[in-house]
Amino acid sequence: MVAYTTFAVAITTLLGLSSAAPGYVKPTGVVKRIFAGSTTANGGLHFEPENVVAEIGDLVEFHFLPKNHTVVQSSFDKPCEPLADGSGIFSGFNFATPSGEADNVFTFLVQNKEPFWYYCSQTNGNHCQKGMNGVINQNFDNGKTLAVYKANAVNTVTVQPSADKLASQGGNIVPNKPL
Ligand SMILES: [Cu+2]
Repeated sequence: MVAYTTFAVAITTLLGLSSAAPGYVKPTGVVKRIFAGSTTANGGLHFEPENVVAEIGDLVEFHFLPKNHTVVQSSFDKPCEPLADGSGIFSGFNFATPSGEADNVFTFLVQNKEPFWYYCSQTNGNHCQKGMNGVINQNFDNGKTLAVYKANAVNTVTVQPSADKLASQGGNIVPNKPL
């Protein structure tokens, strides 16, 4: 019994140290692919699927279809604006493609189970206002739904996360490997 208790404490300490390391989550090996753009839905101004459930450590992989889309993290309360504290994820305008999928994808590991709201910051055609936005791990109990986000987005003005249109943050730009 004494030995077991000591072992349990040691394990707890180890877990505590691991979770304290900033930005570290253990990859699950699961990949959640989301397409920025669509060949069918909403005139192409669409993330597909736009409402995703993911576990901590899942890899989110954005594939970009025509024409020139981005992914920018926002809050629920301020659609089409980056997180006010500057900590949000964004892809930059690095994935323009005239047809098919862009050569690169944008990836990041899911860090927690909090809702992750995001939008496309392309202002040529007002993508966010027209419904090009989405959520990972929506909380289905609190009324903060993607439908409400979309309704609130209609009358906003899109804000870019950086003056540098190519700047990205919080993820990786890697080659788009065929399945
Ligand atoms: Cu877009």
